[in-house]
Amino acid sequence: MIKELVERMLSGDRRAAARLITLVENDEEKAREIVGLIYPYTGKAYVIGVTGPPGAGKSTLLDKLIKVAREEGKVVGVIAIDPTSPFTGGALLGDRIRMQRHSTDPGVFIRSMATRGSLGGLAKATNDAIKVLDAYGCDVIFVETVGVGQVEVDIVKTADTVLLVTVPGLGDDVQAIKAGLMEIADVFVINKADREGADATYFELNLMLDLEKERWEKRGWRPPVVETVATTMKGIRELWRTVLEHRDFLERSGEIERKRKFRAEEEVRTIISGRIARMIGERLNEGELAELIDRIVRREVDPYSAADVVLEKTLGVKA
Ligand SMILES: Nc1nc2c(ncn2[C@@H]2O[C@H](COP(=O)(O)OP(=O)(O)O)[C@@H](O)[C@H]2O)c(=O)[nH]1
Ligand SMILES: [Mg+2]
Repeated sequence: MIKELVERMLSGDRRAAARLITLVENDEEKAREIVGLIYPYTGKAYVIGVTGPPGAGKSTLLDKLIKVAREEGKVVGVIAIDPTSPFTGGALLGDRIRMQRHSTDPGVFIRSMATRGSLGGLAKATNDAIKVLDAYGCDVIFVETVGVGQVEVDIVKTADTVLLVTVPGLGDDVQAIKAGLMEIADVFVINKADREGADATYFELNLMLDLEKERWEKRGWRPPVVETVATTMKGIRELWRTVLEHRDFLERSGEIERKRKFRAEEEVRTIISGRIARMIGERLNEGELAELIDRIVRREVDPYSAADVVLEKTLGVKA
């Protein structure tokens, strides 16, 4: 049944592709089988991560970038990740609406994924969904995440090019950017440049980048800062050009190889730790664990020694 679905997807059947994404998202065993079958057909798509605070205009921006990529004849995939927190509730619906006009275009495949509380599984599901879209024939795949949680950052940083979307009047955002998003951004986007303070933000971001000069010089790429108004198309073509320039840089410098190795390594490590955790879970005797935890609380055993006991009992490994 899966083999048939994969064949249909490879011959361009959209519904088969959608079905396969649902399967890799929800069923570990089937994901394994699917990835095994499609892997030889992957590796052609260019992956662009789009991250930034909720409401910055990421989906609106994507709607316009899809348009430009379509004009160039590219087949486009979009994976919009919705963290189901009260903070950003409803973002998923918003993403759909924002990109709706492309929903009848056979060259555009838009998919939303909810976190459903399992953030660890999300990175794996996203990676597998990217593979399905890649094998399906997408030339470009956009992955939209809200750049607030570590997992979302982890997801987006495996992309070939990472766009960090921010808005004028940074304030707290500057702190967030400094706190970890800075390193992963290949291009900074100041969206809503129609609002007051865009120039000040442009100046502020460039100043911040200048202070990090050593890092860029080593890398050979200083992230450009691009101003856009996603609602009117202003700056969108320039942004797309900048993305293509970054891709050229990655290819010329051989950096693309390094990125893809990094992605493969992260992926295999995630699979290994997930599998080990599951094995331990399956073999663990709940009663014994409860007893061990009581002993930790009574100070009869320390947490490290307790972990040693569990590892030895479940996996037979000695510390
Ligand atoms: N003024 C202005 N509003 C924008 C711009 N881009 C997006 N918006 C609006 O900002 C809101 C949030 O946009 P959305 O794309 O859903 O943001 P996301 O949460 O980052 O995906 C929507 O009401 C958009 O119409 C822009 O460049 N200028
Ligand atoms: Mg959005």
